[in-house]
Amino acid sequence: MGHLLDGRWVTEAIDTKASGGKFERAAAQFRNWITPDGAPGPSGAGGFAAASGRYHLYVSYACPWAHRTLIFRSLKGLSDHIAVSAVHPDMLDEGWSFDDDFAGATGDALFNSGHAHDLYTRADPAYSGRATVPILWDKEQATIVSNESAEIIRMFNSAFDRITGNDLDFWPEALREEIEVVNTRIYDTLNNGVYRAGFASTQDAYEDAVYPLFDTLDWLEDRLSRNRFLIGDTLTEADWRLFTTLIRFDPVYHLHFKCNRRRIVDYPNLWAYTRALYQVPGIAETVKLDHIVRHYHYSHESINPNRIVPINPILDYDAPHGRGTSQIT
Ligand SMILES: N[C@@H](CCC(=O)N[C@@H](CS)C(=O)NCC(=O)O)C(=O)O
Repeated sequence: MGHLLDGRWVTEAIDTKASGGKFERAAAQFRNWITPDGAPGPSGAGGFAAASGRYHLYVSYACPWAHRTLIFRSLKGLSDHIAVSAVHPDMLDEGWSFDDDFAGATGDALFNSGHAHDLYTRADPAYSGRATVPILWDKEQATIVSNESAEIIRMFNSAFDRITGNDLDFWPEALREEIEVVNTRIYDTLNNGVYRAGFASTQDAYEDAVYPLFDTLDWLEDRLSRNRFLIGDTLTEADWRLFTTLIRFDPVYHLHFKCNRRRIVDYPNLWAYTRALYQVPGIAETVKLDHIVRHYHYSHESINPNRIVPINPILDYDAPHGRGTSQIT
């Protein structure tokens, strides 16, 4: 893994020494918003009006943050309006590559770039920082609109509604405060908590991540024994943000990131809820377990130096879930 420094690629492993063994995730730097009419959003510049075919989404099928954006693209009927390029699951010395010798890896459909970092320097020749996915690219201004998944899913939730006629709302005004509270706990202890456990380089940093992580899973199991979704009966972005971590948990985080106190299949409600979300129309196609399992085990040399990719646990995501029929078919 590496990063860009003034537009040049520098190879280096994640350094957790300065932070006492703790893994700290850097904030995304491109924070513009697509809006229905191109008015500025909550951050960044204006000029990014919703339009069919104008924007391109770069993802990794392995990445839980990019996965959120694929889910919203699918649920919000954006597949015909926003095309996708997917990187190769192996993230090696030059970061994400556009090699296409793995089923589902597409290459870069716009520029035929070699690596994701080429897109960052195309947008900003002096960029310094990580070259992460997802990347939402604007073909008109030839730049990155956003590389922050939490914001891309909110754009997808509403900015294109007039174009698609799809007005499903996963961030309803009346529930926003509650969604924020749930999102914050899930992000800190679970979405990012698994990385904090896995990339910790001291016993203390590992334990500081892993105990709160399982406290949160217990809290969720209880919540989901009483509620169909995280926020009562309404399927919201909070559920989808949780889902991308749950689906990776047993095949990857349990073993590779040492989050091994329990598996998701050991929690009856969480496991049924994971299957219920998986079975929502349009979701299964966004889940590529071969990319997920390959990526983590093959890419993180510091954790798995021999790059042995484990065989998968046997899990049936299509088994009946008993949590009611999908509300959004
Ligand atoms: N804040 C970003 C985080 C994205 C992120 O960290 N993506 C990872 C893949 S799971 C990545 O591209 N890492 C490459 C790197 O850090 O060099 C988001 O949610 O969009």
